[in-house]
Amino acid sequence: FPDSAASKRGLLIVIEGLDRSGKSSQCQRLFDFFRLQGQRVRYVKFPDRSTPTGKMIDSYLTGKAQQDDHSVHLLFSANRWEAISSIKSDLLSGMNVIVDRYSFSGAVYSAAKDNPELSLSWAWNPEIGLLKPDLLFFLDISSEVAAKRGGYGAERYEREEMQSRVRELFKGLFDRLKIVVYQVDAGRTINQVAVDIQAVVKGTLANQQASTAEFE
Ligand code: T5A
Ligand code: NA
Repeated sequence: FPDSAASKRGLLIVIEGLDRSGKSSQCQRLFDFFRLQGQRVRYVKFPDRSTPTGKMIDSYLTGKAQQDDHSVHLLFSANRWEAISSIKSDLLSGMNVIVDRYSFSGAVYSAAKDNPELSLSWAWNPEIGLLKPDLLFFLDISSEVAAKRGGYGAERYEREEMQSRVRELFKGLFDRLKIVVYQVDAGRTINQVAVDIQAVVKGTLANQQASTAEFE
């Protein structure tokens, strides 16, 4: 792409973290932040439970259906692959895209299961080729604080011992990928966390270094 087109490309911003770390609340705040600046922005949440793969995932997560561990893992990945071309074209049209959970959740939640066949590297494989985020935030919170927040415990993976494994696996995956990740202390108020995230986004908008790299 010519330089002028590249500089107009939107940012791909991913917010990751444990269950109840406040990802959706922060995505909403960041969405409002872009709108206030008069910038075009889209909010994407994975899993997207509205599509056919998303409906199967939802039945599994809510305990209405059983699934083979490998199979449900690939459904989560397919749920991202089916969205990626529209995300790509929005980014190229200059829209910023905020993503609530992404490939990192995909790999670590499967690898955290009591199934030795789902290693972290096996679980990462189907993510190869998906777009790499321009900015990646990890909302860090202790499982004890997360457990005190609303609605905890309703879905399949929301057990404390699973959450501590997930936390360690996230850190291991970020190290392995050598990806830049902004760790945010998510145990504070929604406002305090939002201010930290916005400061990083503002800095990036000022330099506008968006690229179109893919996961390897
Ligand atoms: N999963 C996901 C996989 O296994 N593979 C995959 O590929 C993907 C993408 C569902 C499950 O699927 C797994 C991971 C999950 O176990 P989900 O649909 O993202 O994933 O889960 P949700 O239940 O929607 O979201 P979370 O539980 O992760 O919650 P959030 O988004 O982190 O938190 P949020 O913002 O919704 O807030 C939760 C509550 O806390 C309050 C909010 O008001 C709300 O009540 N809250 C705060 N309270 C105090 N202080 C703060 N700073 C707060 N921030 C939020
Ligand atoms: Na959420």
